[in-house]
Amino acid sequence: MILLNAVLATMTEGAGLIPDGAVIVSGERIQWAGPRADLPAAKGEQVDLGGRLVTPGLIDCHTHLVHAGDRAREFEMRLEGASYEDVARAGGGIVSTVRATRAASQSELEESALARLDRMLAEGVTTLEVKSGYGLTVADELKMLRTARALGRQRPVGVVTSLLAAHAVPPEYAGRADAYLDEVCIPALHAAHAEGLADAVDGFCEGIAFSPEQIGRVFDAARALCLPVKLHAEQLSNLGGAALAARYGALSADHLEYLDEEGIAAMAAAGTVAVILPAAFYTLRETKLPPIDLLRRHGVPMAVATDMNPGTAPMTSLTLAMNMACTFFRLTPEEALAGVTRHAAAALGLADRGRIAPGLRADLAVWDAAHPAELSYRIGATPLHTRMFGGRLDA
Ligand code: DI6
Ligand code: FE
Repeated sequence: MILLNAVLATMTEGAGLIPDGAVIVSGERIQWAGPRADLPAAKGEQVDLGGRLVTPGLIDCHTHLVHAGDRAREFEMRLEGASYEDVARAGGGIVSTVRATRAASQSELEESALARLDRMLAEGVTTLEVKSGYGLTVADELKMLRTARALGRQRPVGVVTSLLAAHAVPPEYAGRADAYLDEVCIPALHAAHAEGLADAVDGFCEGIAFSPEQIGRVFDAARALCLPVKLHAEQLSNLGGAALAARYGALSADHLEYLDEEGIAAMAAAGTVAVILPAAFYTLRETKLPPIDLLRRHGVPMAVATDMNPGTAPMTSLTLAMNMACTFFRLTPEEALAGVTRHAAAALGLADRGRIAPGLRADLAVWDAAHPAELSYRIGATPLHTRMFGGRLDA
């Protein structure tokens, strides 16, 4: 297939803008991309894109898409003045979603996740990451990961999974976090690995969750199985989680509002991507900004994701996350787009997508837009025209 008459934002370096571009797609891959004037002779169906903008398919590199129930009541409590930690300590928060998720069957989880996934696909997402972390028993964590894998069979989208059994201490282990790690989290990690259900291992390093020492134990178990790690770090306080993650060569450290320069330097040295999650910042009415300028100065790549979850980010819109990253955190629209393409791919350890370049997957988004800044600029309206996943245009 030959795509013609397109404004290409290849995202290979900067925006990599090609005003009158063409793409040759062969099978699942991009065979050639460049200015139409240089188009090599090629046979195939020609598709005129009418001057539309084409970007790499968007990548949402941090979601808790699979879960049951909602947390609207907690939203009300927080508006009445309770903090996120207050709600968690009162037995709400993550643990209330755990109750609902344990009670749900895999097919119920799948059905609710598919509805949310379809909204993401309608905004040009072609790959997303999905975490466990609301099961907190071996069986329920595996149920969540199997659900995530099933999503990738039900829809034209790439699904990358992360085991997040170190998300919260479930009530039956209250005050016994280490026993939880030994009896549930680490066995779940082994079981998920054995079934090929986990592409990476994640954790929540926070006062209301797990200490750096405890996360270190989980990461040691991951490392023994050669599973890459990532971490929810410095979201509500600074426990040195990002530096810990970097010591394990983490793919990413995520949230990072309370990150300091030491953590940033460690991330830069390890090549760990900073995943910023403005929807959680917004929902929690956080006022501490992640240190964007310092991340820039240290050359740490920044990804942007929804953090889609029922507590702190009941939002499926990746383009709204881009808008928030620009408006709250002062990313440039070009940085925001790199954050949901090239850098999001790096945050997932995927070298085969996130840019428009020969040899990469033909995962593309075609927009009713003329300039990449439009994707960050609009609020609540996503100008997607169509998507291509693995060389196939959506019907
Ligand atoms: N940080 C978050 O923002 C999500 N998980 C985490 O570790 C929130 C998850 C939830 O509140 O359900
Ligand atoms: Fe999260």
